[in-house]
Amino acid sequence: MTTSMRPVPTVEQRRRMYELMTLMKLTDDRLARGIGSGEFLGVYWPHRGQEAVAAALGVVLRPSDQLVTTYRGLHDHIGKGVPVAAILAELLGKETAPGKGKGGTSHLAYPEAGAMLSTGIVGAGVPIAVGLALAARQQGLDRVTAVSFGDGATNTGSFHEAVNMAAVLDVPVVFVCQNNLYGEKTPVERTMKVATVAERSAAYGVPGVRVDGNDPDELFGVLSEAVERTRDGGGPMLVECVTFRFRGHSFGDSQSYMPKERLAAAQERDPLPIYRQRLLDAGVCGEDDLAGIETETAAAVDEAVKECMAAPMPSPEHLREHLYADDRNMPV
Ligand SMILES: Cc1ncc(C[n+]2csc(CCOP(=O)(O)OP(=O)(O)O)c2C)c(N)n1
Ligand SMILES: [Mg+2]
Repeated sequence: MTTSMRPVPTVEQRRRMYELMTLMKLTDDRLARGIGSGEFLGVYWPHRGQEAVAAALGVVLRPSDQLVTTYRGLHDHIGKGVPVAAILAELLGKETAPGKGKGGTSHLAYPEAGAMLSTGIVGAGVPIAVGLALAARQQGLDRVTAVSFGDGATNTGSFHEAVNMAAVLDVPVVFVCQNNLYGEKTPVERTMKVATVAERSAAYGVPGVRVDGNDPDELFGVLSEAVERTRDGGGPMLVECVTFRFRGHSFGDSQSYMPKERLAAAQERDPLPIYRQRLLDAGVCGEDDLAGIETETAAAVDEAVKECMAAPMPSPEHLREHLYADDRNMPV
């Protein structure tokens, strides 16, 4: 299919992508500030720089579609419609969190919005998403499952097994690689001999596409095409979104392994200011509208933080609850 046939986002969808990216960025900034100052006690794997992928995916997927992501998937959750307060509550271990504060950011699930889980085990979400997609097909649902993971995950056995199985079983799953060019401290060129992640899918008879992961409009087109093709029975697809991680692997990492010029060049391509300017230049949104989005989003993040800080911590009697599907069979 040629690029010209790809779906183009409407004015409302473009505005929504900017709004989501702003919410993702401001949440990330607030977490960095809170953890840095000691206000928040929690672990966090920042997504700053990767907002465009999650915003486009969030706009492309239907509420009834499902998403699996990783420890770095807070932006993916926001895109899928998980309230920021629920995410923060899980990160801060509060009783009001969807997992009662027992999961942390690595294990966030919010099925009401189709956010099925995140996992801290690199590559582990990929076969789980294939299982969810298989279940949806067996139930006759018109649902697509998307799974988001990093470049490093494509070096794991579970990725290769899962893509092969999805191809053979022909299940409705879209593999979304957020290639941020680093796996922890190691640049991607030291962990892969192939030039792109996209070409790996050819080994399994699955189409693979590489796209600029900082361009929301481009991402919208490619992801829409992949998701709707899959929904229409076209089988699984792999989309490699090339982007960059502006902060350390986890909060507090000094990024000493990342050449300063490489980081600075990536920051020049920060998807937020570039998209903001594009929307202005194209007359999609006016300055007042965009400034309004930014003010309202900042207020929403403040509100979510306030709500979370006031929420109770779990009490000790809840310690052994929700650990097993059937608590009566608890081994201890
Ligand atoms: C199976 C497994 N191996 C190693 C780790 C340690 N680890 C945590 S994150 C990470 C890097 C993963 O890189 P990538 O898949 O590119 O995702 P990113 O963190 O860049 O989003 C590693 C090696 C792990 N959690 N799980
Ligand atoms: Mg990576």
